[in-house]
Amino acid sequence: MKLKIAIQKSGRLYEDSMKLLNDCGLGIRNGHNQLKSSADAFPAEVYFLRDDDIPQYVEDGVAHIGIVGENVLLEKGKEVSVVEHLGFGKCRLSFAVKKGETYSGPLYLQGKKIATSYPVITQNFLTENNIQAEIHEISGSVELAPSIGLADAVCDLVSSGSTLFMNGLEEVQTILKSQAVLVKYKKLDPSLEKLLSQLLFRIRAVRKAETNKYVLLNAPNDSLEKIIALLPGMKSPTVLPLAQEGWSSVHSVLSEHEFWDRIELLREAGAQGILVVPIEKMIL
Ligand code: PRT
Ligand code: ZN
Repeated sequence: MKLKIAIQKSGRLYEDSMKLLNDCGLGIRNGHNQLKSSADAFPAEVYFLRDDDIPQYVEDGVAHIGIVGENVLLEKGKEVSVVEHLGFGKCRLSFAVKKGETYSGPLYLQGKKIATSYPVITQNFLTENNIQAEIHEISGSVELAPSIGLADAVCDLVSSGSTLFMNGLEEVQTILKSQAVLVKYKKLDPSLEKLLSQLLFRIRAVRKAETNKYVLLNAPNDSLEKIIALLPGMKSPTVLPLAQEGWSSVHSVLSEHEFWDRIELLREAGAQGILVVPIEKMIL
């Protein structure tokens, strides 16, 4: 029995999806120009597909699980379960209008022509806001539509915003925030569920490790109390005596988002020789 995993064949989600699965120890060899590949170190098989096709494959159970953007998932409206948010492929689906236009709210869109590759999500937003507008579905280069007179506004994916900027457009309203998610077939049988939970355990350990750092520092014993209070650690920090009398080495784990603030406070509290080391896996 193998867990069949669908990921994007090439594109913005490919690298991160492969990295995640391989950081989980699956041992998948490069899939470029291949439709599928077996994992060397886990009972799994990977299918390389266009992202648009992934929800359908998973709905049908042809793939047991898949990695796909929430934007594609919502647009396709397929019956699959979201198992985990994966933290990469982050973007937003937003309306943009020509620079200089005054956008006062959704009412601006009344009677306008809107170009998008996401007609379903766009229409849902318009319906919720009681707006009648004309949607033009375009599969690529949506941002060109206003300059060639095809549309008054676009509803497109944005990450840095530079594509909109370069096309003289201004982002005015976000209607969806998206990231890559792990989805599963709704009727997985128990042996596959078991494989999935093993994989999920590894995914969580990998992701936890990515957002945490191992910190080692030296502290004079009389500041230890203050320093320990600044370091949560997994249970509590490890404290070991240094060869030099009156000093200790303190080891702990810090999450990335609080990292720089804490390091400053630790230095103020007397910490020296601070080392920060990446964590490969973190199992709580
Ligand atoms: O061939 P296939 O159908 O598999 O790929 P695709 O061309 O449909 O998708 P791809 O590889 O472009 O994107 C895959 C997924 O990545 C999307 O469905 C999103 O979930 C996610 N993602 C994250 C993005 C972006 N960021 C993104 N910036 N997808 C597209 N873009 C495009 C956007 O459409 C616009 O053209 O990038 C441009 C804007 O980028 P900025 O940085 O200039 O704002
Ligand atoms: Zn696509």
